[in-house]
Parts: sequence; structure tokens; C-alpha cells
Amino acid sequence: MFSSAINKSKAWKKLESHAKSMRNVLMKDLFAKDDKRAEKFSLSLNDTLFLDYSKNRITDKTMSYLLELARSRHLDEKIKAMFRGDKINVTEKRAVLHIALRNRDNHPIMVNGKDVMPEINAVLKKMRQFSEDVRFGRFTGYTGKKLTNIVNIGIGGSDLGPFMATEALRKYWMKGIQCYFISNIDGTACAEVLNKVDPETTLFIVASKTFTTIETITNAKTCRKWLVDALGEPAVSKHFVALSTNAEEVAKFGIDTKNMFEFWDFVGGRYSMWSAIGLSLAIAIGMDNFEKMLEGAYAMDKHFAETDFEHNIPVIMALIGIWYNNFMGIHRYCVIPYDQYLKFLPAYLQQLDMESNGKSVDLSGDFIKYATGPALFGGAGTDVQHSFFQLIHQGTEIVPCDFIVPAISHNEMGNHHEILLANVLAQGEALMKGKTVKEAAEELKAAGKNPEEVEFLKKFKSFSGNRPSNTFILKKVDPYTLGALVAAYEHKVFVQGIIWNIDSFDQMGVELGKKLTLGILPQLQNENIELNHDCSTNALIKLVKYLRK
Ligand code: G6Q
Repeated sequence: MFSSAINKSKAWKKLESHAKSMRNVLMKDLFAKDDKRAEKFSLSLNDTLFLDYSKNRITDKTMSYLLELARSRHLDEKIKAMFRGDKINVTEKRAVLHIALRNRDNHPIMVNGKDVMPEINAVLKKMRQFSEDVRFGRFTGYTGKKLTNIVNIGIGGSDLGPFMATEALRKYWMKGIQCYFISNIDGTACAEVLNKVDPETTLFIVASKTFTTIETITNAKTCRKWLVDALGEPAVSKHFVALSTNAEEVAKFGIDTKNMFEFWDFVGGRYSMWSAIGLSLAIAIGMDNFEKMLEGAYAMDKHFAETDFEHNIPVIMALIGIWYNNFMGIHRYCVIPYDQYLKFLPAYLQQLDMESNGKSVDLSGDFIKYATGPALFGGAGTDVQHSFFQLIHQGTEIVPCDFIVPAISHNEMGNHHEILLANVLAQGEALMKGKTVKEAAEELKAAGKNPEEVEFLKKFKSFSGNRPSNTFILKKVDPYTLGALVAAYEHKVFVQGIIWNIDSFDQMGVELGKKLTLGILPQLQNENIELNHDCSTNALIKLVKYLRK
């Protein structure tokens, strides 16, 4: 076990004192001094994904100290351990093998002495067969009609991945197929989808690793009843399939395990879109495209496992995040895809990052005394430019941004895409350069303002600048590039977890609320159960009961 006192290490201390010397350094001065800065601080993968990280408050020294920190955390050994199938999810004693799901050269990966690849390949084969049967009308609904409405019922990791990727790859959907996602326990989620679809042409995919999640099981039961009311019990086997690790619960629910697509406990929920959890996506875009997405992820996996840290995209992304989070006191970041199809990417990454690294106990079981996972938010550009970008440009909080934009759009629509590109590039430049008070005053003067107005307005019109961003240019949002991009973020989160010495693969923080829900539910339903909470919760329970009468 490596030392958990990482914030006492030599590498950490060096970065702390370096951060002090960087406090007043302006990025625009660094650019002025070095016209090779952009070239030096940029990386790419196969001409499909390009990262410019030069607009960060970093110098060569910063990067060399950060790399020293990574090495001092034995990152190379940890990467090997993950790829080898070691049980690096220590609290749950599980291997972490989403990389095996896209191991396209099919080399053996052993868990408990057994190669996991034959089972993975068998499920991929079953997914291909089934998705093609649905797409080409060989597997039909109970009344013989083609299944054209695909409804994924799942939540968290069993929803966000396929939901995000299905939207991202909408351009690849088969004509006639529509995908829907039900996740929230709010009956509205179910009602709104069921209002749109026809039982005879609807396939429900119940996605749940455990098959015990209250939201998913409740939504699935409601959909099942809706179907049985319309078509009768025998229709269930033609309209319901399950994606799960738990055959027993699937059978108990009333889905034939023949109609179950398996995955395994070495696939974490939020890392599962590459597995059977991606079935809705595979039906929409076809298995060839689904496998292209796996290939993109595999290319990033290989890059991550084999490239020296200086040129390693996920490692650099992680180290820059660590720099702000642990040495510059900036505990948040923003992801802004400039692509309508990627609009759900921030929500997906929120789970990936915040559920993985929102931890405060280290691998030795001790409370941590340094910052771990930052808060992440985001939204689609240019929409968010007209909302929260005010704070990003002029607020007192610094928010490092990841801008993501494809060079080629699926819908260029005249000059729309060029306007979009101009916007994203302008944002990065504006954040970095800013506008001094003097420059603002000169502009006001040139615009004909009188001296009092110039004096009053000049600070409002100034921009402090020196605000960091990364720019990702994708060639195009296609299955391969999406796979590579998502895998890059997965590995970034992994690297940060290693540096912080935490278990990025459990999620115990979601348990307490779930448990209390089960206590409150009968209290809402039954008058005679004593309320045993704090006075706020007791009063809120009484209030909603009163309002519902
Ligand atoms: C993800 C989490 C969590 C999980 C959901 C759904 O990593 O484990 O978001 O995916 O709670 O769980 P089930 O798939 O078991 O229904």
C-alpha cells in the first residue's frame, strides 16, 4: 500500500510552492513570450481528436512537477493493474474492466483465473443477432408488427450512457426507429413516453445491473402492466428484454432469461455503456456502428496504456484538473460541447466524474485532508453563452472550461457551423485574454461616451481574463470519435482517483438517502406510523400528507 499522506509528499509540496509563484502569472504574457506554446501544449489521437491545453495557467515547470506527482503515485503500475484485471475496486473487491468490453484485439484478460473475453464476445454476438432481428423485423412484437419504439428503462449508469450516446449518434439511427428513455421515478417520465408509443410496436429494455433498483423496477412494472392490459400476458416475452447481472431477479420479475443480456460485476454502472447496457443504442445505430464506438474507445485505451505521460491525453487532462483543484483552490469545472448532438454529455460526465471521485476517505480507510473530485456542470454551446457565461467571464469564481467542438458538422446548414466554430474559438480567446480597465475605457471613448460615462462604465466593461480552458476539436461526432472522447474522460477520472488515493469505482454516498426513502415511504402511505425524524423532516411529511388530502 502506498502512503496516503500524498499532500505531505515532496512532489505535492513542490507544486504548492510553485502555485504561489504562478498566482500572478498571466497566460497572455506566456503566449506573448512563446509562439510555440500552442504546439507544445497540444495532443492528438489519430487525427480524430485533438486537445489544445495551452490556455491553462501552466508552464513547463508546472507540467514537469505535475508529472512528477503522477510518477510519485506509481501511476504506471496502477494503469497496468486496471488493464490486468486486478481488483482495484478495493471496497467492493472487484476488478474494473470496462476496458475489456472494448478490447478489440481480444487478448485474454483474466479475472479469478478465467479469461473474461469469451463471455464478452458471446454477449456482443447476441446483441448483434438481436439488434439486427429487431431492426430488420425478424423479431417482431406479439401481433407480428415491427418493433420501432425502443424504450430503455433504467437509471444512473443504466440510463445516462445509452441516453447520451443515443442522442450523440442520432444521425446514425435507422430510419423508422425511435428511442425513448425512462429513468425518473416521477410517474410523469413513464406517462409521457407511454402516451407516445403503441404497445404493438414497442420494445421495453429493462436495464438494471442489480435488478433491484426501486425506480427501474417500479417503472418496468408500470410499463409491463400497460402492455399486458393492451395485449395480454403472453405478449410480455415479445416486448420485454432485460440487461442485467442478476438472472434470478430478472426471472422473478417475469422476463424469460432467454431474453436477458448479461454483463458482469467488473463493469461499474457508470462505465457500462459499452456492454449490454448499450443495447438500445445498438438497435438504433446498428451493431457495426456500435462496434466502431468500441474501436474508438479501444484506440484511446491503447493510447492511455502505451503513451508516455507527457503525451498522454487522459493523463494531461487529469493533471490539469489536479493543478486547479489542489493547488489553485478551484474546485469546479465546466464542460461545454458545441454540438447539439452532444447536449447530454455534461450530464453523463457529471455522473462519471462526481460519482467516481466525490469521495472523502482514502484507500487506507482514513478521512482525506485535501480536495478530491470537483463539481462539474455544463451545457450545450452556444446556448450557455447566453446564460451562465456571465459568471464564467466576469464572476468572482474561476471556472476552467472544456470546450468540445467537431470541425465537421452533420448539419452544416449554410454557414451555421462556421458561426458555431467562431463562437467556441472566441470564447477560449476571450477567457484567456480578457480586457483591461484601460482597454475598456479606450473602447468607451472611441464609442463616443462622455468622460463621466467612461469613468463609470469602464470597470463593468472590463474582463479580468486569465481564465483557463481546454479545447477539444473532434473531426466529426461519429461513433469512433465519441468512443475515444468518452474513454478519455473515463481515464482522466481514473488518473485523478489514483493521485487522490481513493476508490473511484464504488458509490457508497448514494446509499443513505435510498435507505431513508424506504423508511419514509410507509409513513407517507399510512397514518398510524409514528414519525421518527428531525422536526423539519417530520413537518414536511405532515405537510405533503395534508396537501394530498
Ligand atoms: C453507477 C451507479 C449507479 C447505478 C444505478 C442503477 O455507477 O452504480 O448509477 O448505475 O443506481 O443501478 P442498477 O443498474 O443496478 O439498476
